Amino acid sequence: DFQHVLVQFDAGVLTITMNRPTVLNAFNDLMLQEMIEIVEATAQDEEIRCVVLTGAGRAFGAGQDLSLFANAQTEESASTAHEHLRAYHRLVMGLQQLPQPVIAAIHGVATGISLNIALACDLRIAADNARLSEAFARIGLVPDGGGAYFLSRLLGSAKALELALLAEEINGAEAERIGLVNKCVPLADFEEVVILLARRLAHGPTRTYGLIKQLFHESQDKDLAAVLQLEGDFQSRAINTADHREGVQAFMQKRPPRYSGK
Ligand code: T3D
Repeated sequence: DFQHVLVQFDAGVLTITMNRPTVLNAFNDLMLQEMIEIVEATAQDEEIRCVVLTGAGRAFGAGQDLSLFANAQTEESASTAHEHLRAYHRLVMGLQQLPQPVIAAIHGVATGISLNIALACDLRIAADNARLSEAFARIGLVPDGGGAYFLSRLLGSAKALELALLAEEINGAEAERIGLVNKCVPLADFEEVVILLARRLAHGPTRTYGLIKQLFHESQDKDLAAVLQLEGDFQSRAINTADHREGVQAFMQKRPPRYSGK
């Protein structure tokens, strides 16, 4: 049982809910540790075939809990910041490298490190009340948790730098327009859209999804020849999955596939 995170498992979908609603799910140390523990356990759990990350109450997350920064002495705060960062790095890497598809479900505020954690997920669905911001510069910090990496790749360097420097809030529709989220939907439909997408992914070829994720991540900094080489290695692994065989059989038999995730 966790103090600041709710975990719910249903039909292959693990929903992880950051749960400090009175401070808009701002991260304190315990919530960060609990998130790391859950994500690292999820990586080992083959029953879980899709992950949804969201926030309790009216927000996704308001970043680092600033009361912790406010209480720290200057010297202490530099070393505390390093410790925090190491923990955040573990969470970001853990999320990005999960073998299952991960959806960030973003309603209300998603700012600072909370937004960058959403960027480490594979898909982002925003409600139309979403308020996204790289708020770091507002309090004199650089974007961390992989902000520079994810934003530049998702948006291109010009837009990424604009978000980081101006640190302004953008709404869900604008976030969809610039590619920061995959889709923005009315708040009334938000939960249903997220769960339908999660269930669809949970019924998919999970092992192949993991390979697709890894192939795309590893292709980021390679040239075409290297990517072609890499995709060959990945395709031979995909060809050997039970779900590939099932997919082809289902096609031949003119029926929907029944994927086992293996
Ligand atoms: O360690 C590391 O290296 C990681 C570093 C990470 C840095 C960051 O994450 S930078 C971003 C830090 N976060 C912020 O700067 C956001 C601060 N919050 C706000 O500016 C506003 O709360 C919002 C614009 C997000 C929302 O405004 P609003 O009016 O909708 O809500 P509110 O009334 O301000 O917030 C509700 C409560 O949550 C309020 O508490 P109260 O007054 O009801 O007792 C507020 O203080 C609290 N809260 C919101 N955000 C935080 C927070 N408490 C602590 N830390 C927060 N980040």
